[in-house]
Amino acid sequence: MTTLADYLTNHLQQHANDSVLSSALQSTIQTIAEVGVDISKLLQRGALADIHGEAGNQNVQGEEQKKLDVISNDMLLDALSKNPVCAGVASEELDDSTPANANGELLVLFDPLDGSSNIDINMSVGTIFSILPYKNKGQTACNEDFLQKGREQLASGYVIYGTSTMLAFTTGQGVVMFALDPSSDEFVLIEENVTIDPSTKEYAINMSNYRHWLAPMRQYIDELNAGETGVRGKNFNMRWIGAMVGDVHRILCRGGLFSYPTDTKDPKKPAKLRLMYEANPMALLIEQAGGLATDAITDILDIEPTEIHQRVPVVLGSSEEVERVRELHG
Ligand code: AFP
Repeated sequence: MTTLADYLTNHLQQHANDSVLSSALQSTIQTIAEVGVDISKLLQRGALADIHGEAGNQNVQGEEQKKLDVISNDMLLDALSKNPVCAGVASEELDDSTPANANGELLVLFDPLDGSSNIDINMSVGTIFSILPYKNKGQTACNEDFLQKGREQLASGYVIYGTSTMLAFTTGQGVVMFALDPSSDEFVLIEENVTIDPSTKEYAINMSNYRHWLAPMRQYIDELNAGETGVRGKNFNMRWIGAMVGDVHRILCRGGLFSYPTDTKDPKKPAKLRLMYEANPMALLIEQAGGLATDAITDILDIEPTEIHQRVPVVLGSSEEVERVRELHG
């Protein structure tokens, strides 16, 4: 049995070009995992812990915050700010980043509880994280320090609170998965070198937005829905969890395509998902597992961020499907 602590010590130090950075990564992932255990316990108590319902505030995206969004956000912010390797933290739930130790090595971005509308109905939610190098050591970190391309991420991952709690992450050498053993509160390694089959028969998309998509996306979904009788010559099945973390976890487990594409519903908001808190960390995981992640034209990891809360269209998963979407977008 390999615990998370064992894995991080052995694996990161083995592959370390820079041992200081490696130790910093190790301790940051450990901090996030520890908070993940605490969030998992709160979720298990559910309604009994009085964490269901709205907190009465709106976040920077203008969305109602759930009580547990706020609680998880505070727990992560507090734990990461106290970790001396952390120079700054940015959360999907907060307008601006929060500086931590100016001499720290890393910046951490997170979505404390992705899919939070699933909380009250007892469905999967998750914590998504992205870790970037801090390039202005000695100075107080500000929003601009976080504006680095996804390719610069040192690590990314998520904790999914589902029928069991699992942690998946990458430090740029493949994707590993751990399961939480509730009897010891330890994450235990269950899979190394997670890989996504290039071919799939499963897709995830919010079909209710069909009429708002651009023509190439409508064409792609029409092709899938035509099944055996259409140009693809095979039947596809659809799954939609309503939490990106759940849909991405399924893709890492058994392949598939996930998309939240460009949407013409609201001209001020042509995409839903956030580059820095959702798209970048998931894109790194997907690429590291052999899949592809794009906005339909450009690889997500090559998008130059202009602000920390920016939104992007997302198409990710099994490579044959992502390629087909790209092809249709010309
Ligand atoms: P919430 O965290 O606000 O519930 O949003 C989750 C999410 O950003 C992403 O995880 C889902 O894929 C997507 O929204 C689902 O959105 P809709 O089903 O509402 O279109």
